[in-house]
Amino acid sequence: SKIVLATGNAGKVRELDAMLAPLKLHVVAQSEFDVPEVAETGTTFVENAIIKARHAARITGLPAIADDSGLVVDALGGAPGIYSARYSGEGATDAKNIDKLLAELQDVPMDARSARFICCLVYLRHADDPTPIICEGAWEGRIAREAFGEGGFGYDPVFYVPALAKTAAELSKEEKNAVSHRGQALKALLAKLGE
Ligand code: ITT
Repeated sequence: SKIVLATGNAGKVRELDAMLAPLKLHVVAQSEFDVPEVAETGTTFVENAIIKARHAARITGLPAIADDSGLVVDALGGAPGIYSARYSGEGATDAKNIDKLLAELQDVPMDARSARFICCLVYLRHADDPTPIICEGAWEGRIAREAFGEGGFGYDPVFYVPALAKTAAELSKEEKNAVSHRGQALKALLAKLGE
């Protein structure tokens, strides 16, 4: 039976696909269907993930998995948070978002640049499922002074992971999935789906 992956973000699809591919689940990308964008009107990751999963399940008639995620920076009071994708405003790109983040943190010393990626995954059996499966992951790091690495997507080039002495963009997809917020959330979701 098919499950629709309710995201238009190619970086998310690459990472989730890599972890889902070996399984018996038949996961299809939302791009295979005509799923129009839905307004992310929630104020939390979990609300926005539910909105996106419900929308995709409604349009496709299939069970859906949605990912709402973002970067929480302590020195910025938690920003960009749920607004991570659009941090630099209209026509935001990964590069513009990173530029804005580095500018905001210009005067913040290294020991005060702590941050974490958050990922909330929601699985809905159908659009009106009253008991969604909800799993979260968090990945601790700090914001580097400049971008390093070519891998990943989004804020990965400036997300420095002290334990690995690398930015997230310097990790292979497999290395990132083994420790990332998304990898943790998906591992938890798969465990619950298996129950
Ligand atoms: P969908 O809603 O279609 O899934 P989106 O990119 O709009 O795509 P979000 O609203 O969840 O998704 O925004 C998440 C943003 O957080 C994403 O665009 C990145 O800027 C950032 N982000 C999330 N996970 C990340 C990761 O693993 N590495 C780098 N940046 C990440």
